Amino acid sequence: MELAGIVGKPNAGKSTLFAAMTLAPVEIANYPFTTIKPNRGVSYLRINCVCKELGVKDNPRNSRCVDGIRFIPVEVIDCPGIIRGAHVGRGLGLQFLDEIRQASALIVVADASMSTDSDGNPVKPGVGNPIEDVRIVEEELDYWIYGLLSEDWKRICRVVESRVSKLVEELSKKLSGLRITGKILDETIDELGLDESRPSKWSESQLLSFVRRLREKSKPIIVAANKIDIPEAEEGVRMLREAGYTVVPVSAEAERILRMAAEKGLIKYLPGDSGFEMIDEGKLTANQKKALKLIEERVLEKWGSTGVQEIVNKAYFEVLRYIPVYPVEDPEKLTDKDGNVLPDVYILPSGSTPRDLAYAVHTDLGKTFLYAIDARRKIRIGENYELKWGDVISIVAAARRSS
Ligand SMILES: Nc1nc2c(ncn2[C@@H]2O[C@H](COP(=O)(O)OP(=O)(O)O)[C@@H](O)[C@H]2O)c(=O)[nH]1
Ligand SMILES: [Mg+2]
Repeated sequence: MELAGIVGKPNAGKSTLFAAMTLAPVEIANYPFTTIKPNRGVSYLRINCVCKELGVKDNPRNSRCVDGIRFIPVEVIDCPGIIRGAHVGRGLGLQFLDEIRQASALIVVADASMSTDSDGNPVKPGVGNPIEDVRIVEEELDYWIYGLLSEDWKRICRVVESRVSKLVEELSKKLSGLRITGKILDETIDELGLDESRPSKWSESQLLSFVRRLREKSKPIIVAANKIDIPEAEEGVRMLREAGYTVVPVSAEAERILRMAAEKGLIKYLPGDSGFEMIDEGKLTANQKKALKLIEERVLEKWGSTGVQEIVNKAYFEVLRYIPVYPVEDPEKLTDKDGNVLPDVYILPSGSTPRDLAYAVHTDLGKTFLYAIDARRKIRIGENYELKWGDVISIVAAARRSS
């Protein structure tokens, strides 16, 4: 499973975003991942469940369904803050870079309100530079990868040019921990028209472009333009968009408050909603009412939502290009072997086939896969079928080991 990592300079709002993202949405008990690490948390993707369209009442097992909205758990990584010079150990430096290795996509938190400088110190709103917030992350990563390569470049050139080894092989060894695969390396060499048999002839600027492109491909970025509850953020969001980034305007703090209020039963709110309902105004203190009113005016009415759900969804569905698929055992009743209707949703990389789904469910099922049935159309599909968003699929396998 590929993961999104939350990164950015200090005080951009990473911890607040992480807290908001990983607070279980109301009515959903915390989902326990068995091997969860301390800096990882569970967030939820929000999709319209197929239960409505198919006119069934579902019994979700690996996810939750609230009023036809499915919440699917995914893990996210909280990375330590990064400042300029991290690649030479400034700030938490290398610790940041070690954490980021595991991420396949980055949610870069920028302070769109511009109320912090590039090291994260507070300044007057409007003074900071949100583009710089993103560049810090990009450039520190680039320098770091560049450093990894250049410390070994002479040796690599020697073994490649004496035909003892292949360039992509050497680079893979060096960079696979960063999730830079042989495929990414091949593509990048091609794209930039580099000569892989003569790396010693690459210019400094070619090597730098190579590194930048590897980083872009292996750690695609989506920007959380945070603190949109502050008026100056409007300008910050505009600047980030103009710079060409994929931007989601976010108020991490507003989302955190809404989820907590929902958890306490004070309001009715699901992550991603464009508004909330007070459940019992009498139970709210004057301060709580005021805070909620401000969130309504400055965030929900102005921006449409807090953006937190949107950024989680975008990270997994657009940047990592996953799609949700429902495996069922019985293609007529849409149930598992215990009679649960639409019990599970799996998220798979786009382009996945029924056999990939079978493997995701269970290795045995993958190994003994014969064919699949598209439960919606009631037709048999082969192993080359490309799964589509929201497919309901029954896998037919050779005699499965009974448990
Ligand atoms: N106004 C506003 N402040 C926020 C928001 N998110 C975080 N903050 C504040 O920004 C400061 C830094 O937040 P924190 O999450 O600790 O940042 P980190 O250092 O990046 O983890 C704290 O005072 C937060 O309350 C937001 O959406 N709006
Ligand atoms: Mg923090």
